Amino acid sequence: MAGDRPSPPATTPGTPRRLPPGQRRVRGWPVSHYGPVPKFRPDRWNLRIHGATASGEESLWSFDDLPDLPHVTVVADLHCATGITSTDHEWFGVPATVLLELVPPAPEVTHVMAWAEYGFGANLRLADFAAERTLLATHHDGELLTAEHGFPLRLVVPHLFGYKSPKWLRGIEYMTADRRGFWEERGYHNLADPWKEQRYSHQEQPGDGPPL
Ligand SMILES: Nc1nc2c(c(=O)[nH]1)N[C@H]1C(S)=C(S)[C@@H](COP(=O)(O)O)O[C@H]1N2
Ligand SMILES: [Mo]
Repeated sequence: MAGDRPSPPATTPGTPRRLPPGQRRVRGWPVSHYGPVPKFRPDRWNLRIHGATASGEESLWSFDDLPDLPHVTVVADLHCATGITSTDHEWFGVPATVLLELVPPAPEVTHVMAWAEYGFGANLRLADFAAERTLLATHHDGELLTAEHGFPLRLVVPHLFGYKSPKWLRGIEYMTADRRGFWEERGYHNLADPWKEQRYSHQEQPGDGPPL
């Protein structure tokens, strides 16, 4: 599956970085999302892992559960499908593979929906969610995420366009069939591989996604 292929290294010391085709590099770190920045209320916040779990039960994680889990650091560029790439993000958080081990999906699960505040969702193939570098990030460049970049938790799927990396993550839903997320219903490519320039839904090939 495409999602399993390692993407080219984010940084190769001493050589100019290769960007995906059609992307240009921006300085700094622009903020981009639809809608308002949600307010974090620790007492009400949880991460809900639900849908087709192996046990049939859902799991609720609180913010305080996260520090006890294994963590990783992942350095990656962030490619927005509008054509800009911000580079060298150092993410720190819990690998998605840890979540999959702790709350195993049922064998028939093929996709996940990553849910954020306000009903925003991004659909992912299970292989993309389970990729080695996919993580649930709490920190960026050694600091807690800022509100506008997704505090307290954001999913980061470094090998796909940014719209597959929801800020203000609130849930992972295990699905037994594909279903389009927020941007995927609004003209963006269901698969979102920047190296294949999968930007818009009109570029989708048969089998790339559910009918629009
Ligand atoms: N909840 C939520 N997350 C989101 C979005 C959004 O609209 N809502 N937009 C995505 C898009 S299109 C991009 S490019 C990245 C941008 O992340 P940044 O603002 O941290 O640069 O966030 C993604 N995560
Ligand atoms: Mo984006």
